[in-house]
Amino acid sequence: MSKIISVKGYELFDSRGNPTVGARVETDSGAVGFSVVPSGASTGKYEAVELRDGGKRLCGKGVRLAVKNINSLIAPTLLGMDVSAPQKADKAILELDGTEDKRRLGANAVLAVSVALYKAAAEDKGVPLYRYFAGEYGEITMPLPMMNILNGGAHASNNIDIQEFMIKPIVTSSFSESMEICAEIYHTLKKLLAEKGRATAVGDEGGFAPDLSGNEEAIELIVEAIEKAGYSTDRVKLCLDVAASEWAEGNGYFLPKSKKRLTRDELISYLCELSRKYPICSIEDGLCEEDLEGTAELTKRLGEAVQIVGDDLFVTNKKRLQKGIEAGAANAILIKPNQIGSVSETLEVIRLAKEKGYKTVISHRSGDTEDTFIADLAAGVSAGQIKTGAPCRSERTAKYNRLLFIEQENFN
Ligand code: 2PG
Ligand code: MG
Repeated sequence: MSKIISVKGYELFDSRGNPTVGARVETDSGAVGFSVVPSGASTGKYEAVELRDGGKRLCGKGVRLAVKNINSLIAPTLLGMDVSAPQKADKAILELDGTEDKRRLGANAVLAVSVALYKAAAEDKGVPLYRYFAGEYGEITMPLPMMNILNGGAHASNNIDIQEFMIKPIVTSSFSESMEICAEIYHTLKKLLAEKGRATAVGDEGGFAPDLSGNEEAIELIVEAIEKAGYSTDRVKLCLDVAASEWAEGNGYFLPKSKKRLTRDELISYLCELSRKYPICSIEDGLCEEDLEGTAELTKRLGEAVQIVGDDLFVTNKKRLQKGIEAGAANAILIKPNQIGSVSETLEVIRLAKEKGYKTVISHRSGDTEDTFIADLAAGVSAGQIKTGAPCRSERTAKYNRLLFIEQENFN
């Protein structure tokens, strides 16, 4: 047994220049785990609550309170506990918090410690983190990237309403080949945009963020880039994150950039029409977070051919996923550890999803950090898919590079 001898919190910064929480856990065996948690922009209403200081300092976004909670409340609870059972340490933190959504200690404080705990546990055991997640004899699997190459919605200040336009190579022999394909398409898209006189500056997740005539032009440009890069749309498909919770207004939807109003039925028909016209293989949050019924309808209409992903809809929460399963809503879940706020609960949701035949996509946040935890998680639990932005901006490439390393270590 190795005992936890130190737990410390830090106020650090994320890729958007906002403060975020870091944590360091150390054991008497010398194992150390360090984490820096991410933060979303299009956050779901039912996510665990990030604790922010408010007031003037750092535009109210400081996290000194969360850090204080780590140092003065979480640390004393964990000191002396066995690091080889991080789920027990997690449980002790959840009990200390005592709320459904971690608003007392702050989900940013809780997750930072939880991630650091799992990293320290892996190091204490003498195995890489991905291997720790896979279990002693479990297999690891390299995920397929869903790479966001064009940004809109809340992630960019352009005029495009859909938040994320991603590419996913569905025929590929390795993770490194998937990366090659995606990077080539990314650069081809950049050239294409420049030739058409469009902006090539990037949004929060590293995808380009030009003003265009609308969602369709974005899709058509990506299809052109796929083909110009020498691939076919049988091999590389498109994935959308509609992030429709951002559009919800009354009983319907208002697309803030194009200023269009749609009823729920019109939005469903629009998504079906896009999927019929274009090589789209995955749609995330096609309807808003409240609309289980609408998502069930979309799943009924498209689910055979298209992956329907719940992000804000499920918020990596077991209870919400359970409800979705009962309603037949979606056939895949986006997994963001900071939506639920602890690693052990994240692992439980992944287990439930797999048991019920839902696909899993491990995901970054739009405000992310150099922490590569989700790369190890994706490979270690054999999630199948990861979305962590464009092959651009170091907080995104850190995850891809970690996966390239994992692949080389294990499969070459
Ligand atoms: C999403 C995410 C990540 P955010 O909606 O899927 O791409 O965005 O972190 O802003 O919620
Ligand atoms: Mg999303």
